[in-house]
Amino acid sequence: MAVRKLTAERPRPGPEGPGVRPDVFLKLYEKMLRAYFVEEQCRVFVRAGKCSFYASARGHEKVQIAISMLLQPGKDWFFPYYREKALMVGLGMPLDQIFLGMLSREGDPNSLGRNMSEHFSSRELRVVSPTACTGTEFLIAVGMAKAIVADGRDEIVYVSGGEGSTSEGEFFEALNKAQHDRLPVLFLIQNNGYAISVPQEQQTHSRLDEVARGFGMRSVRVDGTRFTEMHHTLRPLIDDVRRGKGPLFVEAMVVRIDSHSSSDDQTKYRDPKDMEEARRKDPLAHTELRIREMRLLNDREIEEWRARVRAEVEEAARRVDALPYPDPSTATADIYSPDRVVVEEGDPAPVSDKPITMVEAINHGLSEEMKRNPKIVMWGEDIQDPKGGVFGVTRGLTDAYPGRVVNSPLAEATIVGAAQGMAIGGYKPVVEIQFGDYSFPGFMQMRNEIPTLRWRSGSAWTCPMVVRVAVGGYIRGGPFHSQTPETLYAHTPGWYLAYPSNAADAKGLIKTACRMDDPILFFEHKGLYRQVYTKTPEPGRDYLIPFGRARIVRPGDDLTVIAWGRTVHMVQQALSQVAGEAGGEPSVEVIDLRTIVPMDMETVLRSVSRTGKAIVAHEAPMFAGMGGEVAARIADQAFESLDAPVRRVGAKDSFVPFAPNLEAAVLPGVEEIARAIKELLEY
Ligand SMILES: Cc1ncc(C[n+]2csc(CCOP(=O)(O)OP(=O)(O)O)c2C)c(N)n1
Ligand SMILES: [Mg+2]
Repeated sequence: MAVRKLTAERPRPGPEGPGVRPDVFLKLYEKMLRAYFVEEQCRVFVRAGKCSFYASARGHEKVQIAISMLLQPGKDWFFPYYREKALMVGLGMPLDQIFLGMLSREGDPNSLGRNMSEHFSSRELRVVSPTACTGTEFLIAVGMAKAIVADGRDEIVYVSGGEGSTSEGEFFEALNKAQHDRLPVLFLIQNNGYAISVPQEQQTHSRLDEVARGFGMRSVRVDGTRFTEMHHTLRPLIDDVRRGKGPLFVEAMVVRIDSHSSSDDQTKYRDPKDMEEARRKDPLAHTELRIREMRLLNDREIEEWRARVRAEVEEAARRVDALPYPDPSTATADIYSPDRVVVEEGDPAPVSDKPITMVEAINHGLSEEMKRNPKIVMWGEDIQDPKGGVFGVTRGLTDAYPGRVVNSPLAEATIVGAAQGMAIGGYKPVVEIQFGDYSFPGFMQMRNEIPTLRWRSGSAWTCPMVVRVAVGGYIRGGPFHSQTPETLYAHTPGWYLAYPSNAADAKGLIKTACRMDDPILFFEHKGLYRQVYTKTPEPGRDYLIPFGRARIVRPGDDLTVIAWGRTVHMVQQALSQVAGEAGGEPSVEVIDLRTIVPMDMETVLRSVSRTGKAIVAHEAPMFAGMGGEVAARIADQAFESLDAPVRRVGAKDSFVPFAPNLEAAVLPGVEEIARAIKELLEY
């Protein structure tokens, strides 16, 4: 391959090397050379159309390799971003693995070809698979650090990003949480002055090291192109992180020598003088100069080192380039765990005759599971005793399980992002989102990070966790305390979604959720929490309900009504109304799905193929709602059995208004369901 010339003039005055052992300096040089030839090889692959995303780390390599030498590979944890090839080289990732990731070839251990190139992952090196989202990694690292502290280990969590990514809100949330809990996190911001084409002064007028200091964090700014300075400054600070003194923030000033990525051309927006200045600070050129000046290697030896490392890189590249792409049949594997955990529904043998509410059912289920599994931890807004949550679901658990049920900051991305990190670290977070309407600050984590982890790492990394979400209207909660966002979440593979309608189901499902190997969303309807009609005798501690198993609420022959959550009860009220008017019970089968994902279509289709008619009733707005999914599947798979169109009843395509009569005008009512039932029975 043709490699570009290094600019070898002395970039800046000042010593590089004193106080650093020659063997350390040579090790740094060798790793930098390896990273350099990997970058050059990647450019060749880009030009040949073999690699469609390439983000050069040229200019960042010294700080990345320095960090790999200051931390303990294999022991410490790494949450990198997409510009960290040199870090991977520094940590000792095999060259074949780097090229397998860059070329997405068969056997790619980073992601089996599913994640983008530049997104490296390795269980052995404790490099956790990143996504392409800027700034999402910070909170996950915080969660991992929580696991380390809970286990009492002396490991450090490294997390990095560019200066642009620090404009994301999650960055600030992560600083706050890490400092609040005094977690062993090393935040490294690699400040190359640009976020694609946007110079830093267009992002912020604040200095990042000062922002971190404002959170009370120990914080330094270093020249990321000079090893000696980093080595001397960071070593003692990193030791302190390991000794439990809390997080450390490092802003490393680096240069971006190449364009942002292979899709970018920096000559279109960067001043030539600015690019020349970056090249003059080239960390590799600078290191070679010092190696010569310090007489660690002479010119001939430098040539030999270069030739040796280059040959090694080119050989690995050739080996990998000879491999095929992954088998297309593997594209959708690893979205869920193959282990169903709970397959058969347990015996609900009640512990007493006294009926309990859904709140009590969930509370007791959680308590039993916490007793059984010491790795279950909980946090959320207000969930700690004495309040025990705004709906009292977790009341008593803080006292029963000291240290395991705590209040979180008022920050939903922190709640779910840190849960993911702690789940990766071997814990089982069961966290609460106070209102489904406020789950959206966490949506980036819940859409792009949590559900993709198992898939994008080929099951190397997983994050079994439960997010309990209070949802639903009819409580006079207005537009921002009444939403039922199951459609938004069900549209994201990787999650299971439960939505119980009564106490026994709630207990059986929450207990199963606590034992499953995947991320679970557990929707709890606020309007059902304490309703008399959701009360049931309490099932015992062995009662587990498998996900994907609907419940036949009542059998019937002439019509099937499919519902979940609160509408299950509304359908029953509607049937009583119809019976009253008709002077006799209609033969209608009511199915409570209980879990939206997986959806038990088998039970639905079996019923519809008998009744020939179906209504889907749900609380969320009709347009693009779950009713459309159920109806489409019935139309597709039971068309021959149908004697009538499949009807849907749902909310108007509106927000939920506050005034009681307006709320009733938007949310579906018993009347509306009764009307649909009558119409279809008569059809
Ligand atoms: C949430 C999100 N928004 C936008 C993007 C598109 N994007 C990718 S990299 C980038 C700039 C990041 O700059 P910086 O954080 O400084 O890192 P650098 O690339 O300079 O190392 C942008 C806007 C993204 N990946 N994620
Ligand atoms: Mg940048």
